[in-house]
Formats: sequence, C-alpha cells, structure tokens
Amino acid sequence: MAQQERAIRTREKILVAAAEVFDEVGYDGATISEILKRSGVTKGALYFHFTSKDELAQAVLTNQLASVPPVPRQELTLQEGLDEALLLAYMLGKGDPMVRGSVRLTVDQGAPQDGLDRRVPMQGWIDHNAELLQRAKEGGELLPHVDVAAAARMFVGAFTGVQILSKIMTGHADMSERVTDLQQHLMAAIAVPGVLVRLDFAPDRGARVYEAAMRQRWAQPASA
Ligand code: XVR
Repeated sequence: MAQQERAIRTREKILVAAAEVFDEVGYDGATISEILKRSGVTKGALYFHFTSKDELAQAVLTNQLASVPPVPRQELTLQEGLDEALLLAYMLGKGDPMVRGSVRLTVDQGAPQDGLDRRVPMQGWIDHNAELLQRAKEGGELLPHVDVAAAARMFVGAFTGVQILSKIMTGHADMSERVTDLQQHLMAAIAVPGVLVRLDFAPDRGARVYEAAMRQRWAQPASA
C-alpha cells in the first residue's frame, strides 16, 4: 500500500514536471530529458510510468479537469459554475503548472500529425457544463428558452477565446477581469432575473474560491 502511494506520488511529480515544460516551450519544444531533469525522479521511474513524450502529453491533457479542485457548494448552481470559471482563471493567472501546461497543450495547434487528442479535455468541460446547467435548469435558474447542450459548448468556446486573448494581451495578468466580463454576458443570456441579481461576479472571488477549494480538498480523504 505504501509502495502504491509512492508510485502515485512519483507519477504526479513526473506529470507536474511535464506540464511545466509543455507550458514553457510547447509540445514540439519539450524533451523527455528536460522533463526527467525537472521531475527529480530516476530515468527508470519515468520510463516505468511513461514510455514517450506523446504519452506524457496525453496524460497531462487527460488530467486537465482533475487539476482544478471542486468548488464549495453554493445555494445557486449557476454560482458554482461561475466560481469554477473564476477559479480556473485564477489558477492560470497565478501560474499553476498543471493547469497552464494542459491548457497550452489544448490550444496550441501543433504539427498536423502530432497525434495528441485535444478533444479529451474539451469534451470533458462540455459534459461537465451540461451536467451543471441541467441541474440549474431543474432548479428553475435558467430562462425557459435555454438549450443546455448549446450553452454548455458556448461556455467552453468563450472561455477558451478570452483565455487566448488575455494571454496575448497581458500574459494572463487580466484573466480574472476578462472572465468576469464573459460570465456577465453569458449569464445574462441564460439566467432568470431573480438569479442574475444574486450572482457574485467579483474578479477577486477566484482567489477566495481557491483558498476554500484547497481547504476542502485537504479535509477530504484522497479520491478520484
Ligand atoms: O467550461 C469551462 C468552465 O465551465 C468555465 C466557463 C472552462 C473551459 C476551459 C477550457 C480550457 C481549454 C482551453 O481552457 C482553454 O483555454 C469551467
């Protein structure tokens, strides 16, 4: 059991190092030898867990949703969705390696045949948003015309767009403000008026959600 835990920690260390390198130099510029150096694990350990750069990158992509801790429950489901967006914006801005590396791998076009499946994290967010919006609908938080599947994709596409814009314009320094703008526009299009006025869009909310999410994560037994 202790041995199994050690293996999990070693795998995690390798993934964080890989994400760091992918964030800094992109998929094409990354080398296994640099990832190995960063990770501080032995060559044998690295090759036990991953046999190629492609496998490392795919694992970082697959880990994207799990690298954002669950946000604390809120009375309004739409506030939880908003909190997830502000939390993700905050983690990108503060330089969380897993989040940054994984997001860069997702949006970089890369060589035409680099073989990475970038749909994995994108489909994960779409499904996650659809589930959250469906709960919001059942709780009477959504305007009657809202198409849950369409809105779920709009949130992912719009977040990705402002993320790229913010990276180009400010190196992610204004991520929280851009995500607040985006959420104000999208929420106004889907929330009933009584819910819309109760939502807290404050850009600095992301930092507070992060602290609360981390406390909550450590207070719970480790799981998926
Ligand atoms: O769907 C998302 C949230 O509901 C907020 C709107 C976030 C989607 C993030 C997608 C990720 C991949 C590329 O960000 C990128 O820029 C949590």
